[in-house]
Formats: sequence, structure tokens, C-alpha cells
Amino acid sequence: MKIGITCYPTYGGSGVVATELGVELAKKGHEIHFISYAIPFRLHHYMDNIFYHEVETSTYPLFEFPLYSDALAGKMVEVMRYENLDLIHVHYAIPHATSAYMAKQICRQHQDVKIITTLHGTDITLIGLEPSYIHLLKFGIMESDGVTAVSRYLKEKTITNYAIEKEIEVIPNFVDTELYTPKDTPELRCRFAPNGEKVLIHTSNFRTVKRVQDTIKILEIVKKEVPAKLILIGDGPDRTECERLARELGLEKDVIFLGKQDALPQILACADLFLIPSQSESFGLAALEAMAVGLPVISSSVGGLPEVITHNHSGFIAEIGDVKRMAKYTIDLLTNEKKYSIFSDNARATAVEKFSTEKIVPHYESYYEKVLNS
Ligand code: GMT
Repeated sequence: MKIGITCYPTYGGSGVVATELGVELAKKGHEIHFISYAIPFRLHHYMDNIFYHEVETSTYPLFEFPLYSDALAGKMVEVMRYENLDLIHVHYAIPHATSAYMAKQICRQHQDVKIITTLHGTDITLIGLEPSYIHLLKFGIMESDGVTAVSRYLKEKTITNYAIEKEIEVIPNFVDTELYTPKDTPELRCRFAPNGEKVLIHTSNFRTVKRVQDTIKILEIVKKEVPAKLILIGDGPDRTECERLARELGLEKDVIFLGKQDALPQILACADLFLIPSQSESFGLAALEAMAVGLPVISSSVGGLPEVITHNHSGFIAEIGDVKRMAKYTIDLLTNEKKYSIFSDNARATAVEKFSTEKIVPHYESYYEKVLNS
């Protein structure tokens, strides 16, 4: 198939999923055309059936705001026509689904390019509900030839929030379980925890919805019983506040801010436990990547997280903001070697058996076939 993929290319789960899906589909022989404003940040390797088409917006002074969705639609038209695409798969509905709709209409006399929209999270739970976007979001979904959601939770939210009567296929996110694999990395671990401390870890874009401050509050409680360090990977609006909180609690030596990192699989592999105390999370790809390297997860009970983490099996789930309980679960796992090892094995097994690339990518392929034949 000739497949166009549009996503946000920056740090974020939807861009990761879109990029890794494109690369996996290319490995299977499909021709992939990424259409975005920058090269997706996880698109590292050259393959001769992967192409990148950059969307350029005009800087004409009359346009106080860049006309991105129009420029994107224009680029989609070019790629649809000249590369003869079978379908365009857009990740994150706003504004990608409506741009794709516009491009499809422009090309419709000569070709019938199918549009598939994957809903990822805040496109449905937050931004799409804003009055400026709600009508466009609903239209974009209704006019897509196929719609997928990354969790059952997100599918239900879409149906209830927007009163949409549309078939939505749930295709969960996936992880490369060969890249994200348990590894013994004593040297790296020693740099973070030189005195044999336990290592907690969290990765995110440091937006308020992630409640990163809670991870620091959890460390504060855990440290009273177990010597521990906390690694924070990523960057974003709440980082400064997190750094301030770590200083205020006297934990500046124990909370290690690494910023954005490419070596995520290696760094994850030298930790003991992953924390994800989010306010809202449609799936929690970051937790899945951690589980793949064998880290049990302590999470909040929101959104799609319980579809990824099984309470008392691959981790523990607590109410949003209940840092005391999350800390208690953390201490429980860190002080019980046998239990820890069972949870770690369960976490890895869940990633391999339910969410591996090999399990999920064929699901997308068969969904594409279904939409193309419909
Ligand atoms: O929805 C967002 O704000 C951003 C989006 C992203 O691009 O990272 O995150 C969502 O998509 C991820 C990939 O499907 C999911 O793993 C995240 O849970 C989801 N984030 C939220 O629901 C807050």
C-alpha cells in the first residue's frame, strides 16, 4: 500500500506511535509518506520506502497566525496526487482530520484516497471540547473513512462526549519489545544510584495533566523507608515547578532531571519502578515502554491506564493525587524481592503478549484493508 502518515513530530506519544507504525509498515514493504512540519523525532533510520514531505506555512505579514491546517491540506493534496496514495492515516484528530478531509475533496474527481483518523487522547478529552474546535472535531471524525482509538476508554469517551454514532476500532498502542527489553546496565545505574539506592523513574512532557510533582512527593515518602533516587526524563511547562519542589523538599540531590533523552530504553532498563500519577491518560504509552523493560508501574486509576496495567499483577493503581498510597505500594514492591520479581515478569509478559509490535501492527494493516475494500 502507499500510505501517507500525518502526526505531530515533536515529543509526545501520538508522534511516537505514528512514526513507529510507519517504520514497521515500511519494513513490511509498504511505501510510507510522512507529512508534517518537521521530521518526526523518532524517525532515525533511512529506508528507501520512507519519504518525508515538509509542510511549509507562509510568513506573509497579513497572516498574524500561521495557516497550518490549510498548508497541511495543500501538502496532502500534492502527496495524494503525485505519489498516488491509497490512504492517509492521521494521528491526533485536530486539525489533521479536517485537513485530510479537505485534501480528499480536492482530489476526489481523480482518486478516492481513504482517510483514517487515530484518536490519541487530549484531541478528544480536552482540545476537541473547546467551542472553537468541537464542530470541526466531530465533522472530521464523521467524515473519516475509518476511525481508531488507542483504548476502549477513549472510544467510549468519544461516543459520549460528542454523541457520535460511528464505528470506532480500538487498536491499542504498541512497543518494540526487542528494543525495550530488560538489560543489566550496572555502570549506568551506578551513575544514578552510586550507593545502591532503588531507582524510580518517570518520563513525560511535563504538562500539568501528568502531575509530575506527585512523583517527587512519592519519593519524599519512600525515602523515609528505602534509600531511593528518582529519574525524571522529558521537559515541558511544569519542569521549573518540579525543580523548585525538589529543592523545597530538600531532594535536589535525589531527583535527577535528565531532560529529553534518546537513550530511553537503556535508561529505563537501569531503573526499578515506573511512576505515572497522571490526571488524564488515554493509554499511557510511557508506562508500556517501561513495562517492556520489566518495570512494574504505579499509576493513577484514570482513563486507559487500567487497560495497560493490571492492579496487583504488573503494578498498582491508586486514586489521582493519593501519593501516600502510591508511596506505600512503591515501598511494598521495593522491599519484597519475590513479589517485585513476579510483578516485573508480569509487566514484561503483558508488553510482549498484548502490546508488542508483532501483535498490533498487523491489526492496523487488516484495518487498512477493510477500509480500502469498503
Ligand atoms: O493527547 C495529548 O495531549 C498528547 C498525546 C501525545 O501525543 O502524546 O498523548 C496521548 O497519546 C498517547 C499515544 O496514544 C497516549 O499514550 C497518551 O496517554 C495520551 N495522553 C493523554 O491522554 C493525556
